[in-house]
Formats: sequence, structure tokens, C-alpha cells
Amino acid sequence: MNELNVGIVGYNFMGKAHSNAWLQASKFFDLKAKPVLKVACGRSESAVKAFAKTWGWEQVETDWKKLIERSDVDIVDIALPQHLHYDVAIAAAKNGKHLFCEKPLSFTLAQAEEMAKVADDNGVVHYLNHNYRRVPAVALAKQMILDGQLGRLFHWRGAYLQDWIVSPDFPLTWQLQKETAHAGPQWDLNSHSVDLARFLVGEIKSVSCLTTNFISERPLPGSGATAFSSGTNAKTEMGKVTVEDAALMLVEFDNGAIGSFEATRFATGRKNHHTFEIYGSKGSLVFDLERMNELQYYSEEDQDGTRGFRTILVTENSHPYIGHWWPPGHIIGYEHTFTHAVADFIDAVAQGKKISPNFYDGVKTIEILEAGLRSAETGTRIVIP
Ligand code: SOE
Repeated sequence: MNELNVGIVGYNFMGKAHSNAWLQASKFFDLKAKPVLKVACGRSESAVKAFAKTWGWEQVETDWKKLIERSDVDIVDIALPQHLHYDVAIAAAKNGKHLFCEKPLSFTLAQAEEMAKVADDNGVVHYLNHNYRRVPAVALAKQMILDGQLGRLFHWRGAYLQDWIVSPDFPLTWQLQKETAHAGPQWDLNSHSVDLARFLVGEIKSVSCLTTNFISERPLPGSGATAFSSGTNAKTEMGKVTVEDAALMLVEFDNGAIGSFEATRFATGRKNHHTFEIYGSKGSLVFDLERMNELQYYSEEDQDGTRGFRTILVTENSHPYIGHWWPPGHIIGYEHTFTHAVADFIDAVAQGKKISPNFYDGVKTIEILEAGLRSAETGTRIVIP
């Protein structure tokens, strides 16, 4: 079998989730090429060497510009904070590297459009890792909607609720600063929800949004501070939070449906509560990532008197991706969605085919998110051209 050499840039949360997927995919999927964990790149040589040893990356680099010029790298995996996506993706595409890029795609719509164009101009496959499209229950929802089982769609109700910064003692990590995150939950979390809404309901034609801050100053971080982890030795010196803490967004879809999006890191008790509800003329669906092997389904066509939301346990071999894993009822987890993405991406690269979501999906999502921030600033509804 031919091989595809991967070079990864970034070794924290996403670096780990991606490394696991690059290792697992060829064990559980009959791939058209085998991914090889060739090079891991990070600024700290000691940290990236330890990461490479743990996950089996053959070599290390401390300069991403060197990694993307290597002739023994076919794929560049961008597992970095979003302020670095643009520079790495553009340069890697110009070196003919296929791109597996973490969400959100970029800071601005202009950057997103350029990333998509340069990737296409250089004939590389580009994938934007909205991994939740590859949760079997979400892929099943897509099939049910395409089969018309929900009929005409009326409502999308999406929420992405976390609570890792409720404490005022949580330090000022990169996710809370405009220069490294661009925005807060509107970018980090509503990017997921907008991608799923576009995937399941359709394109969005107008946006109204409200954002707010609950805590405006935080201690500067010590070591190891990032999402969900306050790290150690936080400083006594304080710094300003320069992104929103929560965003509420209302949209109109092209197909006449309307939608609501809640994104916050102050939903005390909610850990990674990424949910959607879709209501249609013939039925409805409800998904909750914290119960990701289940899909709630209501059908108007069920018998009178016994109609009600039923729980579909999405673990049958006939369900998307499940046949590659375990027998019915042996549930899968968060990390499997990354393996599904890697399997589909490798096959797309091996066959020279496109994959979704890709950078053009990223352009549409950034356009909606940016419109949301503009709406929040101006207090007006923004029509998407
Ligand atoms: C932090 O909010 C985060 O790690 C997001 O960046 C991921 O995209 C999400 O899947 C889990 O939470």
C-alpha cells in the first residue's frame, strides 16, 4: 500500500487528538493509503521531542517553515491556535502539501477566501476539521433529513455550552485574547454550530447577534494554562479579557427556516454540551454531544396515541462509521470522530477528491461568524450577500 507522510504543527489538545487518529485510522479502516507519522513540529524542542516519542512521530522540527518545505511530507496537519492557521496553510499549500486544518479556519473572511483559493490553485486537498459532522448520530441525522423524514424544516436550535472559565481565578489564556483567538465562543464554539447548521439545515441569509462579557480581567497565566486547564503558578498581575464571554445569535436560513445559536463558557455545570434540535413538518431530531451515541427522533407518522420522542442508539453496523468499530451497543467516543475524519481525508487525498467540510465551508462559516460580531457591535441585523 502506498504511504502518505504527515507533518503535524502543534502538540497540545488537538495535536494529541489528531495523532491518535493518524495512528488508529489504518487499523480500523481499509484505507487507500497509509498515513505515516513523519514529523512533529513545535517551538519547544524538549516538548515536541517528548510528544513525538509518546505518539511515534519519526522526526521533529522546531520551525514550521522547514517542515512545510520537506519533500518527505505530503500532508500538513495544522493543530494550532487559529491565529497561526493562515500563515501555515498558505505556505504549506504553495509547497503542494495537502491540508488538514483545525477549526476555526481563520481570523477574517479575507484570510479564509485566500486560504481556499491558494489551496485550490495549488491543487491540494483541503479539509477543515469540524469533527462533529462525523459523529455517527450526526451523519445519521443528515441521512434522515436528506431522505425527507423531517419534511420541511422550520427551526434549528443550537447550543454549545461550557463552563471552564466561570471562576474569576481562571487565567487569561490565549483563548481569551483577541490577538490569538480573534473572538471567544462566537469563534471557538459557534463555528461548530454554524458548520452543523449549514450541513443539516442549509445556508444562512441573515444574522442578528448579542455578545457580552461577565469577567473583564483575569490573572496572567503561569505554565500549562489552556482550555479547561488553569495550569499552575498563575501570576498575580491581571490582564484584560479582550474577547466576548458569551454570544447569542439568531439567523434566517435561505430555505425559510429560522435558527438560534447559544455559545458560552459560563453555563455552569455544562462541560461540552454541544446540542441541536431540528424541527420539521414531518418530524424532529435532537442531538447532545455529551450523549453522542444517541439521537432523539420524533415522527408525525407514528401511530396516534403512541407518538413521542424515541432514542435511536446509533451503534448498528448499518449506521455511519459504526461497522468499522464494535458490535451494537458498544458505544464510541469523542476521539473516534477524529479517526473518521482522518480516514475520509486520507481516501480523498489518495483519490484526488474533495472532502467536506473544506476551506470553502470555512469561508461560509467565517462569513456568518463575522456578521454576528458586526451585528453585536452595531445592534443591527446583517444580511449575508
Ligand atoms: C475549547 O472550547 C474546545 O477545545 C474547542 O476548541 C473544540 O473545538 C471543542 O470541540 C471542544 O472545546
